[in-house]
Amino acid sequence: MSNSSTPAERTLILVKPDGVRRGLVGEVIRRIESKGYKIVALRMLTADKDLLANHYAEHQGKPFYEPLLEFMSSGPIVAMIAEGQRVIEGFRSLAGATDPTLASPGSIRGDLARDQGTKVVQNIVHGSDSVESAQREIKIFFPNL
Ligand code: DAT
Ligand code: MG
Repeated sequence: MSNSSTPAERTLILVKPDGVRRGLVGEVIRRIESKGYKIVALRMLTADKDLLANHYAEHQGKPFYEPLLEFMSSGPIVAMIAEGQRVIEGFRSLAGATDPTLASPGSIRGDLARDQGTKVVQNIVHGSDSVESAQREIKIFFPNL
């Protein structure tokens, strides 16, 4: 079976408010494109809490949930859909571990983020963690696609 028979996937990527504030949108896009994934949709928005509660429904009730919504609505974010074979796990690998102190150097979080002493971890990017999450999250940020 040739490689081209593997179907391309799509994932939802966010540059979070810390990444936008620090001028890292271009750096994040550069890493996604350099890896070879294709950005097929992109928009900047300031997310409201209703949208974020939907996006982060799995974390409701956790101690960092309210700070997470507060942080994620604190300024503009950039939402993207990236496409390519295994892009969901590929972007998670580019992003690095959730905790930026432990994220490997070479990854977005490992190179560009650190512990800021805040209640919620600020780690520059979000990437969907499964095909089901990607489909669900893409609908939230790109309802017309
Ligand atoms: P990821 O973004 O790596 O998929 P997640 O879905 O578990 O991580 O959590 C969503 C975000 O919430 C994460 O990017 C940063 C924050 N977060 C996760 N776990 C946390 C914790 N234990 N304390 C503080 N913030 C946390
Ligand atoms: Mg997650």
